[in-house]
Amino acid sequence: MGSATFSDFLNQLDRDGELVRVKTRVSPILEIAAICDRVCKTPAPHSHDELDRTDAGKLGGRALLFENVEGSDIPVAINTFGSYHRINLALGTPNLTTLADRVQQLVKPEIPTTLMEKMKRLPDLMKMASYPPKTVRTGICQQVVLEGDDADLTKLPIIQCWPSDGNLDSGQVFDPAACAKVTERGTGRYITLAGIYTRNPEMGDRNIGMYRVQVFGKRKAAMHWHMHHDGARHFRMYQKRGEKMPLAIVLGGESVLPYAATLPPGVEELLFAGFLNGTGIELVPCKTINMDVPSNAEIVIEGYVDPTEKLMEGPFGDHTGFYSLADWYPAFHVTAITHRKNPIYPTTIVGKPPMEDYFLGKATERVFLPLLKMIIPDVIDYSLPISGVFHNCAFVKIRKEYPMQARRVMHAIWGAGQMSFTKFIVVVDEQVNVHDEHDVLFHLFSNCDPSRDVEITRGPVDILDHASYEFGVGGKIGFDATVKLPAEGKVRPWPAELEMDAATKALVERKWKEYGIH
Ligand SMILES: Cc1cc2nc3c(=O)[nH]c(=O)nc-3n(C[C@H](O)[C@H](O)[C@H](O)COP(=O)(O)O)c2cc1C
Ligand SMILES: [Mn+2]
Repeated sequence: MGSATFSDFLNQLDRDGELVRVKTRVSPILEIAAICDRVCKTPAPHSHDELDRTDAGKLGGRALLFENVEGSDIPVAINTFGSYHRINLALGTPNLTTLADRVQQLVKPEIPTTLMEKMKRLPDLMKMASYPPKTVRTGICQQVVLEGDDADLTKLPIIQCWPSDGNLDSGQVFDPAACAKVTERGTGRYITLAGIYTRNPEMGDRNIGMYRVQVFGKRKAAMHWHMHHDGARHFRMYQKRGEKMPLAIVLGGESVLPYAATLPPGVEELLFAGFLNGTGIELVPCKTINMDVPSNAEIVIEGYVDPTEKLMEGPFGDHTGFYSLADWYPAFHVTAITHRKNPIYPTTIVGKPPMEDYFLGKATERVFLPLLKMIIPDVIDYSLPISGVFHNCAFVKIRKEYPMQARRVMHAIWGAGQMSFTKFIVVVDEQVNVHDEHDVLFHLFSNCDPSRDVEITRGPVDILDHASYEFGVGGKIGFDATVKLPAEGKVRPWPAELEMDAATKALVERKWKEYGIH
């Protein structure tokens, strides 16, 4: 199990030697981000994931707690999920493969054949029934309630991540003419590690999404949800109805919650968080809006989005390693800020990988393997390599049985939920390790004839893709790096890949010490 509160989680990190308490006074403007960026690129104290053969998998440094931040009494925690050990602790699992196995059991329960087997499954089903959130009357997140003028975003230690963040004069804008006319400018400060809680106005179902929030003033902010995400879908519904949209920004809570907020569109985040947490998440009603939020949160910002008001949001140094350009996004108005006594403010920075979000993404990669296999049974395993910042590239391993199978898999991926945004796909055979970039690239470069083994198509792409010819619309490429079959075009006799025979390997292993080579 993970931790019940974010503060408990930090204590757990501290006990494991995974936390540094920084007592030196630091600025929330760029300084914290620059420190964090440097730490993310250093080795992590504990072991990396067995699967991950990349250098990045061993990095992440330690989590940081800045106890003395200029302009606020609230300490800032950053890089708290930024290594395999820390994400495993947060999700209460020894490793991500074990977690994926738990998900596998959920999505594909073996069909019970005998009464005995049915009986054995009963405890599992009972456990599943205990995942839904529970509403309670009070929670630590409302130990302090600030309404009216007392609710003030600028009292929180909200950080600026990159030099041009929020600067419309930096050239990082979609439409300079529109920007020149903007009267209300945002600051460079962004809330980056919050769960944004919204509800579908028709069906009532809840969503949690991790979207950045740009501070515009004491009680005003811009909400940056991508059009493909559930929060944006909810917003369009309120817009159509001409109604204000209640929205809560939640910081902290159960250690599984920040991760749950990053789950792909269509997943019931609170149910999944309950599953990860081992028990349903406790929720309390907000003070000023019709919304329930985790009772164990550190800080909750309540308010509403006005569907008639737009703000020029951005630019923002994004997880692609580039600025996302300033554009119009909805305005959020704060109605209250509630928090526990002595809260901690959690945040993160994104940027050129490896960063903290690499590990959040890897958790999703593993958790969704069983689901991907269910949709595309040809897939044995896959990896989203760090240089592809998730949507740019996927390495996919299949058990090849017939001609053109790799292409079928590519097109299936281009039609599969959030994976459909993938720009580059490399399909490899069973014996290739998709978690070892060298192994994949070796087979890509050697097994591909670019005039025969490449599939190019078009479709929706991630809105952060700056290279695509249209916003959210662009090209995709698939490389078939599998061994070719005769029906796949002109294929000459295919050579075997080199490998030493088992007997010689055993002989050398046995005599290794004798050779005197160390
Ligand atoms: C650190 C971090 C920051 C993110 N920032 C944004 C953002 O500003 N806007 C956005 O739409 N998605 C952002 N995402 C991605 C979404 O959280 C993610 O795609 C999620 O699946 C959306 O789920 P939803 O459709 O349920 O909202 C971010 C993810 C992480 C890990
Ligand atoms: Mn969702």
